[in-house]
Amino acid sequence: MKKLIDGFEHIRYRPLSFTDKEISERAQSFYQLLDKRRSIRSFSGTPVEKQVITSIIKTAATAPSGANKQPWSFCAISNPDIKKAIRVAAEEEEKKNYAQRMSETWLKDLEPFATNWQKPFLETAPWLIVVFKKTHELDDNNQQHKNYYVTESVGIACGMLITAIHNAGLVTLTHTPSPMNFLAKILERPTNEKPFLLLPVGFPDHDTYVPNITRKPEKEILNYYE
Ligand code: IYR
Repeated sequence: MKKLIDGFEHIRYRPLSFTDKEISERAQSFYQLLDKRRSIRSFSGTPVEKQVITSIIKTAATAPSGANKQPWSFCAISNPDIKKAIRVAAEEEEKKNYAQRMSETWLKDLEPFATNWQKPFLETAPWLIVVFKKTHELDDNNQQHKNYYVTESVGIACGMLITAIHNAGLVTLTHTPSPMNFLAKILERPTNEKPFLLLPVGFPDHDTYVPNITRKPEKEILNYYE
């Protein structure tokens, strides 16, 4: 079923259709599934099929975006030489971050997470996904066309990417080596693409431990106005 609205073709939206009971159960069980997600910093070398990576990236790319400009691109890297180059460049920046650029307070806040400048997971994880944001599009004549709400759009896509990774039974880390323009350089991206997030994807190393953190209670984060 199609019709024109303001001269533009629209198609009928076919909503998912569940009973109230199903809605309640699905909401609860999806929460329980996502509540199991944790950021993982040590990966096993166990491979992940390329098709799985394709599916999770296509999931991320279903995200809403300003004027549907879809202002993102994704690089999925399994090539060991490129992973190594990314690790070396990331560690170079992180070394400076931990030694000079990060404040005392910041370093103190990070203590429970046992992080440091070393990023071996950038080589051990079978895949690295680099998400790029496109501030504008470049047409065939090299003309710039502005995108809208780029950070919001790409942020939402990243949330959906992380959700898809977890749903597949894989783990990841939202890694933001800073500054991270080395990623655009190594991956030879066009000038309109800026690195947004770097996610190692794979399986956790055997016997992985994570910080014993808690989520804020409902009453601190949720305000109803009924
Ligand atoms: N980018 C650094 C530091 C870091 C910062 C924050 I905020 C974290 O939540 C975790 C780490 C690193 O990756 O080690």
